[in-house]
Amino acid sequence: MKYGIYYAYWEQEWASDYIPYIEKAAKLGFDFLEIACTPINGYSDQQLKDIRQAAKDNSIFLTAGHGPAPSQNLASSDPAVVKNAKEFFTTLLKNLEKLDIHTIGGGIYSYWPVDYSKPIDKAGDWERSVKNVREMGRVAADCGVDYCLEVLNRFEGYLLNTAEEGVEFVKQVGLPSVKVMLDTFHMNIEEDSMGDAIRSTKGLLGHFHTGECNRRVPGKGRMPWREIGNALQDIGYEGLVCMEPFVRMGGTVGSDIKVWRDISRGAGVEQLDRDAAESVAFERYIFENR
Ligand SMILES: [Mn+2]
Repeated sequence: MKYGIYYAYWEQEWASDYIPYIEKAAKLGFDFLEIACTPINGYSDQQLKDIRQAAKDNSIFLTAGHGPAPSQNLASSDPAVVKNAKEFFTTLLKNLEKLDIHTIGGGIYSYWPVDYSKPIDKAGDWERSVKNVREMGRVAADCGVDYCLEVLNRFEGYLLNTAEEGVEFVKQVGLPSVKVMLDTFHMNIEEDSMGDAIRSTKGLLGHFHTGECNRRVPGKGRMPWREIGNALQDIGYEGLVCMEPFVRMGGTVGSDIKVWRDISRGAGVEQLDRDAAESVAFERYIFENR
């Protein structure tokens, strides 16, 4: 397995200068850095080249995460929204190829965070999304990208809440480039068994997010890491494990993630770095041994 971290651990907005985080992730012992897609379609070819080169120079690789805006919703009943969403993802996937990025994950079959003040049409959205994700999956395959659908808890999404739903959706799409993505934080809320949920995605799991129940770094809480690691080994998972900690308040990240207290307990950047380095060492041990 390869181990990474999402840049937003250190940041408060869904966009950043990623190059310093490429250097930091490499120094802290990670194999890859996950970046947010929000700014990517606005980059010049030179910027894309510089980021790609920075990863290469630091001997790590990049992956991409995205929470689509309402205007980028592939499940929408509004044809204009779907048209815009397809244009957005098509451009994005071509840019990911230029960045040498081969994995995108997130609620990229719907939008995020969901506005629950509006009525929800799960059946209709599911049907539209399967069809439109299939179209994007073909573009992704052409760009050499795995298009990974993140299963989210009920408070953040309504189409895919369990591994079972993720597997069913991905089977309906029916393309090797479209895969299931799980996240221990969401699973903790929705799954009866962490191990069985992971095992049910055998052969279809394309990306895996880790975090404690309150989104601290893995190893600082009560998540059953041994059970999780054993289940990943049971299905022969050799893919990506990306920790996605959120521990500080503020900005759009703090508000979208609902961080309403300082979960870091006043940690400065040096402490955050130490916690991340210790956590990735913990993950490597617990997921590679049994
Ligand atoms: Mn996640």
